[in-house]
Amino acid sequence: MTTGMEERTGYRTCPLCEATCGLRVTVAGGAITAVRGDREDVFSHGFICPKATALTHLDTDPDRLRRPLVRDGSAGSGGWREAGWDEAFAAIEQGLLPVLAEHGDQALGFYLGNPNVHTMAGTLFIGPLVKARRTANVFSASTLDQMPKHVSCGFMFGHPLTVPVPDLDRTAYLLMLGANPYESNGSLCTAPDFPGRLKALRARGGKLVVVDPRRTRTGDVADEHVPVRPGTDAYLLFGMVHTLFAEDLVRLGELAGHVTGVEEVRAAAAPFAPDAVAGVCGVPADTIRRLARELAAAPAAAVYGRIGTNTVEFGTLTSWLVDVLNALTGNLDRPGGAMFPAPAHLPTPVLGEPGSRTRRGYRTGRWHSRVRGVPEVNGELPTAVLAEELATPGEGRIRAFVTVAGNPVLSAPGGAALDEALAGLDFMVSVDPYLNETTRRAHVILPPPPLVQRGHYDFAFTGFAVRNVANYSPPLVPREPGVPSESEILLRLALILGGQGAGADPAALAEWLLDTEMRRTLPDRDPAELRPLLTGDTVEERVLDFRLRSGAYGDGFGARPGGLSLARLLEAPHGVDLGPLTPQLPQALRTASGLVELAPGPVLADVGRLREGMDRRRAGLMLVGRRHLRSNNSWMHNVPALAGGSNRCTLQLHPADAAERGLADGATATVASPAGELKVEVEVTDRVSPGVASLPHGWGHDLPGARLSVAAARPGVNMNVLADGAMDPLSGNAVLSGIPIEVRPA
Ligand SMILES: Nc1nc2c(c(=O)[nH]1)N[C@H]1C(S)=C(S)[C@@H](COP(=O)(O)OP(=O)(O)OC[C@H]3O[C@@H](n4cnc5c(=O)[nH]c(N)nc54)[C@H](O)[C@@H]3O)O[C@H]1N2
Ligand SMILES: Nc1nc2c(c(=O)[nH]1)N[C@H]1C(S)=C(S)[C@@H](COP(=O)(O)OP(=O)(O)OC[C@H]3O[C@@H](n4cnc5c(=O)[nH]c(N)nc54)[C@H](O)[C@@H]3O)O[C@H]1N2
Ligand code: SF4
Ligand SMILES: [Mo]
Repeated sequence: MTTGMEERTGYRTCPLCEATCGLRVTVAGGAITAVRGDREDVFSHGFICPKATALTHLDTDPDRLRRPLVRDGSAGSGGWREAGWDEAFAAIEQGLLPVLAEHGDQALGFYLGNPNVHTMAGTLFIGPLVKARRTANVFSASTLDQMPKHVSCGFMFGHPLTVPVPDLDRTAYLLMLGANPYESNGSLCTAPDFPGRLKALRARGGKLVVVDPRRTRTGDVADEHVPVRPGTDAYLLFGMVHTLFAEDLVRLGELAGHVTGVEEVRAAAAPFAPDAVAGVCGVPADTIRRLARELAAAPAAAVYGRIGTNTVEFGTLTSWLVDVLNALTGNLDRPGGAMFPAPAHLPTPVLGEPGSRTRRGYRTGRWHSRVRGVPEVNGELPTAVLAEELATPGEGRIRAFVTVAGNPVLSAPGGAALDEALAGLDFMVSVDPYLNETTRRAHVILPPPPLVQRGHYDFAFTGFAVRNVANYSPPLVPREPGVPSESEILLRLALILGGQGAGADPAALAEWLLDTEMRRTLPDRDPAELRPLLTGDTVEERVLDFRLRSGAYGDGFGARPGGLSLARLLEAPHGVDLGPLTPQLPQALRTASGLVELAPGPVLADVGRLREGMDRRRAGLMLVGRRHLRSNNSWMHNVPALAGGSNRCTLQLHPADAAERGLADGATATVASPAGELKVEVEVTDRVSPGVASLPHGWGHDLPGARLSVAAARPGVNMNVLADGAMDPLSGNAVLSGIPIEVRPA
């Protein structure tokens, strides 16, 4: 590494979304000045999207925080004062510890936002941070997003991260529900140039079917777009499962000996014949039967459901049915079907002995939320109950709060109530580069260093990738002396919470954590003997080196010469291709039975609720979300180059629904739900189905006290004021799609 001031070129994996594109960046004056796709990247082959070019702005944004902010009540301060790092950590120690001393560990709460899974710091050190005290009050964006998938996979395969992804490059038939990769670039399916891969699927004679209440850009390129009534995909999928049994199309294939529960699924599907569900989901019975037959007949097929199948009232059931269909058609774990990635940083899976630690299966509900009594899932409580947990007086109420990389005031249901509740906290710390709608409630804000100064290996999304690849991007510019990395920030917070003090050494904690991990992963080796073998300039790099070398493709510390290590990845700036996905079952299973559990008890127990939902009258307008290519949840509206164009916060209404309400294109409408109300510009378009309205999330940048000058000029509205804290009961995932609304001229 050099001083970073001269112009030069470097390569990095883009951390902005799940696609992990390889970037070729020009760096000058310590900042990124130009971004292009890396044509030699082994996975993305040069593809990028417009967001990547925003990297030139994100690091140099004048609104971006470079030093900690500490709340300051003195006149003329604007409420904040910049502080040195040691001073900021000391202020946190002085602010947090007395609150916890008085009210106990339960008074501590965390909210962890989406970018935590896009940084090495978040993926490595959030765990130790939230475990520094014994608190049940951990919340994250996962319960606004994909928790149903973790829960259904946890029950079916034994581990919540054992999630199959469509084998995009080899499939002959893709049934996609509630996903729009032409805008999102893919999710729980890491596939740089997702659009190109869909085109290739069609070019090789394959078929793409998109199920969505809106006709999206992905739907435009599909062979078939199937409009569905919001929130009702479980009925459609159960109708397909019913058809497979009724027409004797069930074929487990290679998996036959490794699956249990087929007969229970047959029985559970009985009430959901296509003719019975068609009226509920709005898809004709003949279409449901045909889709089931096509899926069964395809030489290799995958069913893939994303956020539109998760942020709904039957989220876990829907996510489960996706993989039930994959299994029943013989497509689970076979090339071209739905397969399990095997990332480089994890060891080769081994099916545990009965009763062993890795054969205990999956469970939820180890504790419950204080106010509504909803179950814990994956060590978290649902973000849908965060506002009530903060606001309701009583024993165990959260008094001190830490947010890392999150903006729940805009991204979580009931944002206004949450905002007010945050204002009432005794102490709040935020780790975030912006003073935004959420962090303005903090007492101390700790900004992570800019992207160009960090390394990146994608611990999260290589686990959901359609090809096994490994890529490490070292920092391109050195950090200023005395400025902590985000890992050091998180470790120092953990040390403060653990009582070691604001001055304790984060490197010592990191090494201790690494020792613990080495003992767990390689119980036969002595950490003291391995430690000197590890390379790396930072704690992240040392952990990465250990994981790569002990991983499925690793050099095994000499046992497999030529295997992966940090050094190998540093020699390969365009990444290392580890090949297409390979069958992983039964080794990867972690269920108590050692089998794929097709009919897990807790999931089957929820089918009655789906059955009852059939009789519900479904009329009126239902609100769904949408994503825009040049936006990213709530936090990239401050990038001038991405503002405007199609990236607008409008209420999309079908022409018939607009006319019925006397609303013309461009008019202002009042949108009301049982939870709240807002006023927004109407966009009349037949791309939404009749009875469906759509608003993007992550807008509403008009709250006082935030420092987002570009975003504030076009604030948009916060659609989550219309969400009321309803959730999918098995996963605790918020219902953000399929919200009943009324719309009238403002
Ligand atoms: N109605 C509706 N609501 C939704 C959704 C929807 O589809 N509809 N989608 C949901 C989904 S899928 C998600 S993931 C959530 C997202 O919910 P959140 O994660 O709460 O929100 P983001 O907008 O992603 O906010 C990210 C925050 O991280 C900060 N940040 C960016 N980079 C870094 C970094 O490197 N380090 C740190 N420490 N901070 C950083 C940003 O400044 C911002 O404050 O929103 C959810 N909300
Ligand atoms: N440009 C951009 N990219 C992003 C993000 C972003 O904000 N902007 N966010 C990132 C994040 S955090 C995530 S989680 C991913 C999400 O990635 P995707 O899941 O691909 O997200 P969306 O583009 O919102 O697509 C969801 C689709 O579901 C549809 N839908 C809504 N309700 C239903 C329903 O009941 N049934 C069905 N079948 N469909 C429904 C919506 O109309 C929408 O087209 O995107 C990531 N990538
Ligand atoms: S698609 Fe995602 S990973 Fe690729 S350049 Fe765009 S934001 Fe970055
Ligand atoms: Mo997300």
